[in-house]
Amino acid sequence: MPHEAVCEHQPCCGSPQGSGDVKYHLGMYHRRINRVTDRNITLSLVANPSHLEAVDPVVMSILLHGDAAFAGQGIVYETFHLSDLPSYTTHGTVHVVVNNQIGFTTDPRMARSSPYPTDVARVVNAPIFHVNADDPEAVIYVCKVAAEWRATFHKDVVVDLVCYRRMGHNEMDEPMFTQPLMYKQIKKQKPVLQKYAEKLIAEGAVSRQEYEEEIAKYDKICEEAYARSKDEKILHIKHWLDSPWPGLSRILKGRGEMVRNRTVDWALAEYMALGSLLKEGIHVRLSGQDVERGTFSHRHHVLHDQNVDKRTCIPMNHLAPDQAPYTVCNSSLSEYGVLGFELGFAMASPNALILWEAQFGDFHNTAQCIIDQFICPGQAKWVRQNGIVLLLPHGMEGMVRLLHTNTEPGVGFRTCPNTVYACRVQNILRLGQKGSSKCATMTQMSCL
Ligand SMILES: Cc1ncc(C[n+]2csc(CCOP(=O)(O)OP(=O)(O)O)c2C)c(N)n1
Ligand SMILES: [Mg+2]
Repeated sequence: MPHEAVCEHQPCCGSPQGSGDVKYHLGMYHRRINRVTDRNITLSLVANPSHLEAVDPVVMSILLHGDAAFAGQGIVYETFHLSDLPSYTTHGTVHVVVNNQIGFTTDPRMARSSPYPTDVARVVNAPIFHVNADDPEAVIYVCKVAAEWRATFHKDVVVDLVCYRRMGHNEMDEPMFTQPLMYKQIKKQKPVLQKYAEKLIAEGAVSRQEYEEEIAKYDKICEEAYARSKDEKILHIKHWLDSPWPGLSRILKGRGEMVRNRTVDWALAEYMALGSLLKEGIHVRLSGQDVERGTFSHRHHVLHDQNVDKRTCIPMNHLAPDQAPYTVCNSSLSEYGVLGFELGFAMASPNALILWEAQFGDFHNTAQCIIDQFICPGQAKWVRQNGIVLLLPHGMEGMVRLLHTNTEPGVGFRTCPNTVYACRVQNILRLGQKGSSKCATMTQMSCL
């Protein structure tokens, strides 16, 4: 029922069971009549964790993917290789990739090395249909072809919905910070519903009145569902970020203010810690998903020109003439591969500070093999120390009940040798006054 769906999002309506994860991760099923066969079908949506693509081998009939996750997570490739094995086949999976050409704040050119996010499907020679998602009839057409392919050949098929994301990744995200030109273009695009409605009306397929009635009918369903989902305890995130520059200059001004008042928050402490290392000639490299802006929009180590594509400024590279370089780079949407790479980097550059940040602390567990096999036992196994530092934000705070709370990285891990960055951040935070401890708990690191 629609009102139950809305209710799931009301903070007041916690269900007694299965409340350990965010509501939109819950599964559901729905029965409806198939108008072609006149038979009842049951559609099931499988509950799935935040860990992108982890659910792929669990489901395997129709899979919905994001473009960055499809290219970045190794499990996608593993799942494709199950597709034709006699005891593991589903006799064909339809993969639908919502290719909005962005992964949170990360551009495709930073997210993969292949031309298309769907190229991973080429390992099993699956047909791949790239379709303009602004053309609903073309989308329906390729979906029908994909369904027919699966029904006829019992093999995997991929639909690449080439589209765009109108808003930010979530309520707190302002895409103009990081993709200003793309989002200026997107603002100018008519929404697909409007575009298609205008086309149908111009063709005389529907009248404007019919269209408006249909919209009103749907709005009514949503409004009634909302009313029935009772009280208004829903959290409204403030829309103070309508335009990015006031937002960003507020952040930068706020930092100046903190310096004058001798207070620091987490982001400023991190800035100072890294900046002081750079001035001492220590190369710092910070890698991970969306680290340039920072997952929580708190870091802003790369500033983007709002009018010129790819023109950016990294203020931390303009501290002093004899400073060491600062590298800050958004990684592909992989933990296993990227942490492995950073470990190798740290191995080859023992005098540099190499930081890898998981987007949320618990995502480190998809790189568990690197941690368990290299980082923790490296000293005991091969007499090799490694200075890599893992940043695991929001990993143990129970932010969303059971979601993201299982960061506990194991005993050996806490003995990781490089504490210079961690100590510096901690000391700077201690130097600061009010408000600093609150910010300190915002990001926890294995070394602290
Ligand atoms: C294994 C894992 N690593 C990191 C994340 C954090 N994360 C959440 S959404 C996201 C970007 C997803 O981009 P994409 O796959 O293109 O999907 P979109 O949000 O654009 O639909 C990231 C990195 C995650 N959820 N799971
Ligand atoms: Mg995407």
